[in-house]
Amino acid sequence: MRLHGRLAELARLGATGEGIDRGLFTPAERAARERLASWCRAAGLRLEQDRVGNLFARLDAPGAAGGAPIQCGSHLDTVRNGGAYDGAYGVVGGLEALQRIAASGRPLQRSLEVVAWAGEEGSRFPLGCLGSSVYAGQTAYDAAAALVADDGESFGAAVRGPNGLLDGVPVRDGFPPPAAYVELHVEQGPVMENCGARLGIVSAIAGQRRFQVAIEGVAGHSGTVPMTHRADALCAASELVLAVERAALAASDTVATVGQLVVDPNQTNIIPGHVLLRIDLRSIDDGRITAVDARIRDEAAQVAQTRGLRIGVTLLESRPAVTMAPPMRSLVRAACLERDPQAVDIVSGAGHDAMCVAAVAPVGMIFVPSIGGRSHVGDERTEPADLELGVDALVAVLLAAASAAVGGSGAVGASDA
Ligand code: HGY
Ligand code: MN
Ligand code: MN
Repeated sequence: MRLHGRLAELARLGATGEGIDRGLFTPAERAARERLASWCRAAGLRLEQDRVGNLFARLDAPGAAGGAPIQCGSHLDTVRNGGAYDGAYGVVGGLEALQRIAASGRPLQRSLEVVAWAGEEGSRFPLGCLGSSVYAGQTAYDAAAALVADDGESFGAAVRGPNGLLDGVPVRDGFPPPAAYVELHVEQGPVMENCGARLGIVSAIAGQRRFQVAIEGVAGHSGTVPMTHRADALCAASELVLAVERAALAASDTVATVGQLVVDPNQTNIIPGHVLLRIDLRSIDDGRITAVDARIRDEAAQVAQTRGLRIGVTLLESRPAVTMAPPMRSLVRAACLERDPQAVDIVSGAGHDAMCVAAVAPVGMIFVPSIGGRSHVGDERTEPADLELGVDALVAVLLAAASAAVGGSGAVGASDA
C-alpha cells in the first residue's frame, strides 16, 4: 500500500480541485521534492541534487559504490491541472523498487539510483525535459538559467529562490552518466487498454518541436474601424491554428497542437492587436516533423501577407525521436512478458526524460495502461494492480541491468542484448 499512499500524498500537493498544478520551483513542487527527500532519507538512501534541481537518491552497493549506477526515475512537476501519475508514478515507483530490492538483501553488483528530474513538463519555464537535458549536456546551465517563466521569474532566480534547491541536500555540479536508465511511466494514451496489455515495452519516443508564434496586428476601436481596414491579430491566429491542424492531418503519424494562445489586449471592444501562440509538433519520423515545420512557416507567411501584418515563428525546442537501446529493450521485454503475456511493443507519443538520458546512457521504458487513455487531465487514472505490476517489472529490470556484463564506459553494453 506504500506505493498508493505516497502517490495519494503527492497528489494533494498542488491540488486545484480540477487536477494538480505543480510547476517547477513553485511551493507545491518544492513540497513534493521535500516529501520525496524525506521518504528517501527514511529509506536510508544517499541524497544529492545538482544545480538545476534534479534530485538523486542512491542505494549504494557496498562493492560498487564508486561505479556508475543503474538509474530509474521520472519527474514530479505536472502540467496545469494535470494528473496524479504522469511523472510521479515513475519517481515513487522507482523509490518503491529500490526499497523492495534493499529489503530483499540481494547483493548488488551496481548501485541503484532513483531520480526526480526537474521541470520535465516545461509548464513553467519554456523548455521541456529541462533538468534531464542539462544533466545530459544538451542544454547549458547558463541557457537554462536565462529561461523566463510566463510569470516573469527567470530560472536562475527561481533555482536560488525559496522554492528552488532543497536545504540540507548536497549539491553536486554534474553527475557521471549512469550505466543504464529505465523509466517507468503511465502510457498516457489508449493503445494498451485497447489491446488488453498491462505492461508496455517501449520501442521509441516520438520526436517533438515546440514553437512560439507572435502575431503583430493593429489594435483599434471595434466600432469604428471598417472591416476592410483591419489587421486583426486574432483572425490571423485563427487561420494559422486551423492551418496547423490541416498540416498534421495531411502528414501521417504526426500530431500538432496549439495548446496555448494569448490575446492582447483581450477586451470585447478592442480589435486584437497582438496574439502569442505556442505550437507542439510531434512524430516518430523526424523527416515528417521537418516537413510539417516548413509547411507551418509557409502558411504563416501567407497569412501575414494576405492580412498585412507581421508573424514571427520562433523555435523553442527541438528533440529528435529516440529509440530505446536494444540491450535495455531486451531486459524490459523479458521482465514484461514474464509478468504479462499480453505485453505489447509500443511507441511513446509523449515525451520523457529518457529522451535526454539516452544521450549519455542506454535507456529503456516500461509502460502501464492509462484508463480511457487519458492524461494531462485531472482524471488521469491507472488500476492499482497495474501500478503494482509496473513496479514489479521495474525491480526485475533494475536487478538484471545491475548484474549485466559491463561494456564500454561502464554502460550496459550490446553484449547484454
Ligand atoms: O509533453 C509531453 O509529452 C510530456 O508529458 N512532457
Ligand atoms: Mn511524464
Ligand atoms: Mn506529461
